[in-house]
Amino acid sequence: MIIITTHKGSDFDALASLVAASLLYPGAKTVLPTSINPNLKDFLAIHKDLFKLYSPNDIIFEHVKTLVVVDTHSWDRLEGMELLKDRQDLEIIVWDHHSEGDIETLQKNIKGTGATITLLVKEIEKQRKLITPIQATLFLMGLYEDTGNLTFPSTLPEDAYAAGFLLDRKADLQILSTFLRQAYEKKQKDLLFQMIQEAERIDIGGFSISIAKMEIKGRIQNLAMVLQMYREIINVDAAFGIFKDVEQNKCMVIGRSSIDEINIGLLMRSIGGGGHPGAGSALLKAVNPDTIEEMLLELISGNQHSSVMLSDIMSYPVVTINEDAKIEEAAMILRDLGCSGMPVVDKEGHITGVISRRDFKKLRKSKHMQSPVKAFMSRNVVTISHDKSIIEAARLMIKHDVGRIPVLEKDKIVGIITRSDAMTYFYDLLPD
Ligand SMILES: [Mn+2]
Repeated sequence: MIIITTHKGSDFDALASLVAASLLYPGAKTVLPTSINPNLKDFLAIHKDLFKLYSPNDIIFEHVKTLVVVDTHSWDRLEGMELLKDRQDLEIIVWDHHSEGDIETLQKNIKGTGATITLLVKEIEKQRKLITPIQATLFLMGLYEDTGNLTFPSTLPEDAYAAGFLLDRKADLQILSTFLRQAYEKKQKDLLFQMIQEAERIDIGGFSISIAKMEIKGRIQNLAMVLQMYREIINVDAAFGIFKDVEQNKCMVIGRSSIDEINIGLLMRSIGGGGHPGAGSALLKAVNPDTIEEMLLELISGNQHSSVMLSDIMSYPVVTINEDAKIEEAAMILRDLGCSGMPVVDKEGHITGVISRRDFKKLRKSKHMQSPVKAFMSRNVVTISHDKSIIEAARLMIKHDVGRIPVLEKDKIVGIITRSDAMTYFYDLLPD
C-alpha cells in the first residue's frame, strides 16, 4: 500500500500537494493530519466529499510499502507516522520546497519553489494527467497562499508557469480569492445548508439542473461561492440561485454550469445580466422569484418563444413620424393617439429620434410649430432588438426612465413595447 501524507497544521499548499500527489500515485491513500489550519478546515467542511482523505488512525501501518511525503520532509512535522520512522524496507518519496528536513531518501524531489504544489503541477503537466477545475482551483489556492499571490521573494518563474497552467485548467479565481481572504462565515454556511436541504433536481433535455430559491435578509457576500459549492455538492450540470433580498425587494440571480450546452453568460444576458459560459449573474428589481425560475427553465429548454420574446407582446404597427414633418403635425397625432411620444424616422424608415410632449416645452415661439420635428426631437433613443427578453426591456425602461421602447429588427421599427406591457407581464409591483 502507498500512503501520501503532509505536515501537521496543514495549509492549502499541503492539501493541494496531497491531492496532486494522489494523481501521480494512483491507488495511494491520502492521509491528512487531524490538525489543520482554520481556513482549510472551512474549505473541507464543504469540499471534503470531493477528496478521499484518511486520518492517520485509519491506516494499518504494516501494509504500508511506500510513503510519499509532500510539503515537508521532517519526521516531527508528520502526524501519526511514528511506526514508519525506523522501517528499513519502507520506500520513501519526498516532494517539498523546504530546504530543511531529516527524512532520508534517494527519491527527493526538492526545489526551493514558492510552493510545493508547483513541483507536483509540473509533474502532472509532464505526465499529461487530467485535472478537474476544482482540483485546479485547490492547487492554485495552495500556490497563491504560499507565494502571497506570486509576490513573495521566494516565488520562482516555475510558480508563475504553474499558475498559468492551472488557470488554463479552469481554476476559479472567484472562489479562490474568497477562501484566501476570508473563511466561511456563519451566514454563508447556514444558507448553503438550507439550500442543500431543500435542493431539487430537474431533468431538462438530458441535463440535470437545480434552481434554489432563497430569501435572504441584508447583504450576504460571496453568494457566487455558495452557489458554486451548492452545484458541486448536489452534483448537477447547472445550478442557479435566486436570492431574494426581502428588504430591498430585489433578486440576485447566479448561475453556474459545467457543460457547454448550458451557457450561463447567454442565459444571464437574456435576463439583463452577464457572465461567461460557466458562470454569470443578474440583479433584478421587484421581480417574483417564481417568475425568474420559470424564465430560466424556459430559456434552458429553448422555449423562449413561449413567453419571453418581445415580438409576442409588443404593440404594432407603430405610428411614426418623418423627421422632416412639422412639429404641429406631431402634436396633432400625439393628441389624437393619446400618447406621450412617438418614434421619428427618416426617409428609409430608420429611427432617428423620439418626439414627445416633453420636447414641446422647448418651443419658445409660435413659429416653432412650423419647424421640422428633427429640430426638437430627442436623439438619445433607447431601442431594443426584437429577439431580446421582456425583462431586458423592463430594465432598459428603469435605467433610462423611458416608458416606451421601439422594438427593432434589422434597424427597422417592428413594434413598440410599453412600460405597462412589461410591468404587467413580469413584475408583481408596478412602479409609480
Ligand atoms: Mn508549502
